[in-house]
Amino acid sequence: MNLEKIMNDLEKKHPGEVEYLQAVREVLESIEDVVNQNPQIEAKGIIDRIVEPDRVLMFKVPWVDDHGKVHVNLGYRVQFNNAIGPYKGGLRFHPSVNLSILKFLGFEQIFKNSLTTLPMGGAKGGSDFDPKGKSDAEIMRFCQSFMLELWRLIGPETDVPAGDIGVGGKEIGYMYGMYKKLTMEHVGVLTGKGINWGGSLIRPEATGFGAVYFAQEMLATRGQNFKDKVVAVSGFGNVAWGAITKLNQLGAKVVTISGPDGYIYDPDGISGDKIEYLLELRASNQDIVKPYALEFPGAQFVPGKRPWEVKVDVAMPCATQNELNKEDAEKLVANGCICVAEGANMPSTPEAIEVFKHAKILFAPGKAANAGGVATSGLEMTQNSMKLSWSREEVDARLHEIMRNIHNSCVKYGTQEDGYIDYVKGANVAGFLKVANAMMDQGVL
Ligand code: NDP
Ligand code: 2IT
Repeated sequence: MNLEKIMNDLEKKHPGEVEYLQAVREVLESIEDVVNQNPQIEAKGIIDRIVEPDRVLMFKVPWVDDHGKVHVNLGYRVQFNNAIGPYKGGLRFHPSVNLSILKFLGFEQIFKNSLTTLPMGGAKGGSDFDPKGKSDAEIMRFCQSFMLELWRLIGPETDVPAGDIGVGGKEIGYMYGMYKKLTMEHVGVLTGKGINWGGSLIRPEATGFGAVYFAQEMLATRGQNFKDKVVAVSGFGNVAWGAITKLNQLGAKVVTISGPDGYIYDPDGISGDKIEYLLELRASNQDIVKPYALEFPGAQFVPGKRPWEVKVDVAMPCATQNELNKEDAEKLVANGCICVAEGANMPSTPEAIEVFKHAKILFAPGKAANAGGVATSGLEMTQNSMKLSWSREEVDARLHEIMRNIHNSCVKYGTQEDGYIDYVKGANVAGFLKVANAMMDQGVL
């Protein structure tokens, strides 16, 4: 496989799609040896086929604000690969959304979903709509307008979207309502649904819980656990909340959260009432980080910075892509951090990952560590198909088991000669092989 040629051709075809090209390069670098050892992969054109989405759908989303003004946003669905199951992946509503970001997320989703062991293909979608500061009625109208286009492209056996940044239970509810109205069908076409109308227990917590379960497995490879570990978390959204909740249960102390304008350092630990307070702020669409420092005087707001300068044992980036760069990684390593588990998708830059690998600290990429979210979406789909609901304990036990299996796959494919586990390689190779084999079985499509 000629990696540089493939990347050069892709750069020419998709100029400026920085995040997408970054994600593709990372995967191709990891699987190069496996591809070279298996000539069938090249003969069947698997690499050329897997790096391009099956289709990209783009549409306008007009909506009317509370003052009667008309707005037009862009909507997208990138259906990347359905070799092992229906397209599956979240919807992101954030002003930064563009095709490159959704293609990177859709591409990553192929391998993540493959790792879960469940039958799900890869997709992603969303809009450049900014939910911040919008009223409930505005969000509802936007979601309804978005679904007026999206419903044609999705279905419970075709493509099953879910949440991501800016899309939580509320947005899923409004979109589901419109889908149901248009099709007259009450089916499992979205995951992350409300618990009374087809949702799964544990789905809201699943990504964060899963990331902590994964990190527990990583720590165990070095005879360690979370008891009394000091942890830096970034963001305070769905994933960060789940991770912090589980970290507290396991006896760790979480000392940071962050937003786009800076981070909070709370040396006493972020737990209990403090989390309740944060959730209230979040539910009312308010800024989180600054008010926290005013409410809890032991805490400090550090404007314009990211939490990676704090001395911690474990770091869990849970906000967004490329939020942890080389300098951040060097600070973490210098401060004695032993483990980085990505709750977000691609939060560490390639240069940061190099620093972690060079220092031989434990590092898990998002497609392994945050796969518990989509895995539990898969469990929601299973429950919908059976028209049954599992208990919290049952879903949590299955999630835990899936995270252990993903860890085992990473160990199997990522263990180096000196015993160091390259989780990036392990996750990419394990995720890729299953999809590549399915594509080879199914012919050139
Ligand atoms: P939320 O919208 O619930 O939370 C996002 C958090 O990240 C917020 O704290 C937000 O701050 C912060 N954030 C978002 N964009 C930026 C930015 N450009 N710069 C700095 N901070 C930012 O999203 P999720 O928790 O669902 O998603 C977080 C990450 O986890 C994403 O990478 C997502 O792709 C990934 N993920 C999510 C899964 C899920 O099930 N939800 C599953 C697997 C991965 P603020 O609100 O103040 O803007
Ligand atoms: O990035 C992700 O895995 C998600 N946003 C969750 C996708 C899903 O379909 O549950």
